[in-house]
Amino acid sequence: MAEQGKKGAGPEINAHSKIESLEPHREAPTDATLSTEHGVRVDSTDDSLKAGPRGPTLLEDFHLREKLSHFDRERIPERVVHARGSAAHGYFQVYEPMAEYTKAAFLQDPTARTPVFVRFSTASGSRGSADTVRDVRGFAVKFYTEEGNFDLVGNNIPVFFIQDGIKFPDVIHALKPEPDREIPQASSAHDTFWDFISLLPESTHMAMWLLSDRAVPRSFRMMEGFGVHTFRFVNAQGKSRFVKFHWKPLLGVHSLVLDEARKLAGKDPDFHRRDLWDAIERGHHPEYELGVQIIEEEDEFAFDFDLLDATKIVPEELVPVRRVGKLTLNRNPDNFFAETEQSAFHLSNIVPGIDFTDDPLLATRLFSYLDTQVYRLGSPNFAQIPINRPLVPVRNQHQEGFMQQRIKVGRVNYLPNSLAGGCPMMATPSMGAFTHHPERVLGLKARERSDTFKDPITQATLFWNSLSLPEKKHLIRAARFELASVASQEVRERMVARLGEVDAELGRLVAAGVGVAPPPGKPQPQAPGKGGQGAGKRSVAVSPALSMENTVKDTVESRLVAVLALDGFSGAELAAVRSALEAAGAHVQVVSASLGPIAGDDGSTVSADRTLLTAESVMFDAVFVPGGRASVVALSAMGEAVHFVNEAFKHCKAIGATGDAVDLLASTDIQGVALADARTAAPLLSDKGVVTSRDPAGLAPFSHELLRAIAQHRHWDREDIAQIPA
Ligand code: HDE
Repeated sequence: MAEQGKKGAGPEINAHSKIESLEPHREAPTDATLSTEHGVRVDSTDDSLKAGPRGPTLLEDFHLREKLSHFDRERIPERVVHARGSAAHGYFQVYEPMAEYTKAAFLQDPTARTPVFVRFSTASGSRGSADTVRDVRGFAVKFYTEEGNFDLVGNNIPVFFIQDGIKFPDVIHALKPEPDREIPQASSAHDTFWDFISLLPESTHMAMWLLSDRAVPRSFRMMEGFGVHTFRFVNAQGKSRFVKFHWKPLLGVHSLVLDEARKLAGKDPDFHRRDLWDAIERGHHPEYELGVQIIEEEDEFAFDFDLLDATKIVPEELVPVRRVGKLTLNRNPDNFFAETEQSAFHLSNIVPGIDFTDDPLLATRLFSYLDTQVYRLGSPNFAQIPINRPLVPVRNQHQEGFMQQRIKVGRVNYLPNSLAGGCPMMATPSMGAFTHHPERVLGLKARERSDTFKDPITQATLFWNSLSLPEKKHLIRAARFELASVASQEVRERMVARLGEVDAELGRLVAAGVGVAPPPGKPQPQAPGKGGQGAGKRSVAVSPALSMENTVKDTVESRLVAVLALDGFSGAELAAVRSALEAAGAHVQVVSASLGPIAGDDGSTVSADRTLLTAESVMFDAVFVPGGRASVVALSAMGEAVHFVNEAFKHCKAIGATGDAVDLLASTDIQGVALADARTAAPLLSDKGVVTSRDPAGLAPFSHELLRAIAQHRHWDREDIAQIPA
């Protein structure tokens, strides 16, 4: 199997120019004259046509009327869920042919690049809501393959709230703002959501993920993606196997902390959108490996859960994730509305070699996405919108409809026909026709749930047991936050009781924060796969792959580092550390009292990128303060600067200080609670992610240590230090 974590495989292509030649509709307003929609040139768009300079305005003004009436219709309905999103173009490249498992053409040729469009989203908020709220994130990928479009419409959480799509409107109604008061926006922390969840045991596993750090990602670039359902791979011989799809970010999986996420929601509601856009503009192209878990059909019943149950994962320790290719996002959209907003993902967009299973959640999605696109985009011709168009020819007998873009020639629009020579012809499998996997089905019609779907707790407990101690603490805090926002005592009690079933201590600890009695907890000992399906089946008690603690922590690429500096900063220290950070791929921004040049103590100048008014520590991954007495003395007297460092400390971020700046830490709350000896003359100190050096000759080891601290992402061992007020 291919080497994991491959970076930049293959020759660079100019994706933009390639796409442009494929997309003549992509227009840039260069060298053009303003015109009406009908091509008539316009001489003024500042004054309406009037009878005399003081009016009245004349109805005859076709330019005015066209301009306003188009404006009046600019909005279309936002997505009913996943309304808030951001997207990027890129390409997918397989590492080696997958012919043994699937005949899908885009999974065969390692030299071929399949164009993709990827939209990330939150699920609950409206289009203008904040990015960093606690929520599942959408991870929707449209592959423009040579066999037609394949849409892998996944999330960053591998399971879902419900097992049967008939409950989808209910869970979304409960999650969305309450219908009488339209409160709260983009937040699960309210009565109706937890009322519903507490009454629906099957949601327990997903609720655990939602309460975990996975629901507050640091970046779209640092989260996993999951296809959630079990799909099929089918090879050219017609052999089918089950497959679970994963996306593994090469930067690792990292989160924000709750306080930070909440502050960001106000201070930079576009935090994730900006992060994605800026990273791509800076050339830090987000990369994710496509992982597959392949399961033989004979093993359909080998596990202590049902493969068709979307509230279950297949633990990676039971079926390893094979990394089979890489997705690279290298181009921002040119137009948010035309591309991101009008993109229409649809699970039924599938290509030969991939097929569906009988997962009842999947079945309902196959209906819903097409239905919603027709409503939202206003016409069955939505597939003709440029961003949705496949790159391969489309031939069918569909006719007319709003905004039909095709001019079909001839009088034959039916099949069979002889007048058009029987065209368009049917394709055979060897010509690339999609043929449905001939699955045998037999059953009595009934509104029923399989008994194999009736174990809501075991995997929720598996998730809990697999978390590191800091992750467990975060989850407890999140549960306390969510449930303390619920007014109904009854709902809180019911939900805490459920958490107690997942783990007695979890229930007890959450109860202590939300004013309810500790729940009895789950019956002990608990055999895996209770519900009668576990005996002799494959299961694990702990899955290390579920913990973010075990993620990639060896890179600072694209991390944002704030440098706090005022006039008089140490030119030598800033220059040396900055160049070490940038050489390692971090992005440095100098934050000062005002924009413009600031003077170093050695005659050098740097330009401030941000001010202490516009930049806050929550917007950065780390902070470095260079020495220089005048700069440090002035920073120590500035509340914003001291707060910046305190807050970065509170959020467990790497902090570096050199020379005189070590004294700045004495002005913060850090001194005394950690780093009691930070002001010693020791040349280099590194404690809980705070790296200090007084040694002017030791900037290289200092930078090395700071980079290591940033790559750790967060230093959770600081969290118990309660004295930091920020
Ligand atoms: Fe969706 N979902 N969903 N969903 N979903 C939509 O389609 C739906 C589910 C997901 O960036 C809608 O175009 C039903 C699971 C993403 O444009 C709608 C059910 C997963 C996106 C819809 C589910 C998802 C959507 C709303 C239960 C993870 C955004 C607008 C059976 C695997 C795609 C739209 C984008 C969007 C229906 C459950 C992910 C209404 C009925 C499970 C990432 O069609």
